[in-house]
Amino acid sequence: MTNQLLFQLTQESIMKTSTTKFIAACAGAALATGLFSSAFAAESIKATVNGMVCAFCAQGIEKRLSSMPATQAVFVDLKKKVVAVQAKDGQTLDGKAISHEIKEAGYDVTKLETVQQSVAEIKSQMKAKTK
Ligand SMILES: [Cu+2]
Repeated sequence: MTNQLLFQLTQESIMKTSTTKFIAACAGAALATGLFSSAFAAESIKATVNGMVCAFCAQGIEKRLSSMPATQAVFVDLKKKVVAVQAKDGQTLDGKAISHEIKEAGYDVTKLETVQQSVAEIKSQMKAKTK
């Protein structure tokens, strides 16, 4: 084995070692982030939607949004024109895609916000406001 080859091999093994360490660190960080987010409140997207007039409108939107991969739960309030979508644990909702789905169904999205609440929490909060 020449010195040159030995040098190359050493360099390669150093690179491999540092890459492995880097990947391990990334995975650790991702895992920590996942644990962190699931330990806290759920994340939902709350949209204000114009044009929903009956239960069939609500049902159609609910069906579309429920079929999206990151959706955990959907809540539609016709009177308050609110559509809420809750993300599955550790997943992120695509606000643009949600708004696109609602528009595709024939309705108008006037406001879209991300809230740190579950759909159940949004639901009970809205019921409380009605009283
Ligand atoms: Cu309708």
